[in-house]
Amino acid sequence: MRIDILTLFPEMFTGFLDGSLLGAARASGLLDIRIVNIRDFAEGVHRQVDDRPFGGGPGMLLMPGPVVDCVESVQTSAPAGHLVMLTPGGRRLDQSVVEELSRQGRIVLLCGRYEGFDERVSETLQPDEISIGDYVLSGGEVAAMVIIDAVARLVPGVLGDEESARQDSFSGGERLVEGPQYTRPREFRGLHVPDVLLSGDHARIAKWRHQQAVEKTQRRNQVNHSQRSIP
Ligand code: 6GU
Repeated sequence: MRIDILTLFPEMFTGFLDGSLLGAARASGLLDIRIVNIRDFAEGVHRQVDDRPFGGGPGMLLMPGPVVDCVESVQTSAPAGHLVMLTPGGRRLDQSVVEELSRQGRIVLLCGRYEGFDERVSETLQPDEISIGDYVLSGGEVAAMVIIDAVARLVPGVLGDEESARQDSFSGGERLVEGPQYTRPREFRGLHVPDVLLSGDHARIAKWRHQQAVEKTQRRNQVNHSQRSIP
């Protein structure tokens, strides 16, 4: 899979992309990840990429010229990628969106900074606008890293056998969160590993794990729905 990252802050990606999982996937050719600096498409001695909003208001907007030129330059190399704009107003990322993106042969991730993009960027490019949640980040770079991490682990071969063999579980069409898991020691500060996990009865273990996952998912959803804050 090929991923192009369009950003004003290429250095934010260095440690991330060279890390163990992605570094190995890139070295083996499973992932072809390239970074393009939007500023390389700016004009004038100042290489200006942002300006104040017409009508007033705080902050700076990314100008349409350098952004659209940058995307069009990247998209000339065939096959053109599925264009994703990282923006807090986009559709919310979840695992089904991640799966959708992982089925694309190539994605182009356009990262915004400042207060956002001039509206004509979206009008011109019609990107798939994605947000990673209802909170404000300083830019799309961290959101792009979230997408890359989540998508890369679905690319066949990126994860080892042990990890990729794991099946997601569902209940009534809903994805279940992982139930509790235990490793050695069998007792820690008076807390014991549940007997069922030591029983060797695989059918009973599977049933117990599913039950625990259902309960944990229900508890989590109750917390999310009531929007309980940190006590
Ligand atoms: Cl994609 N960008 C920014 N700036 N903030 C966000 C976001 C994206 N997703 C959630 N918050």
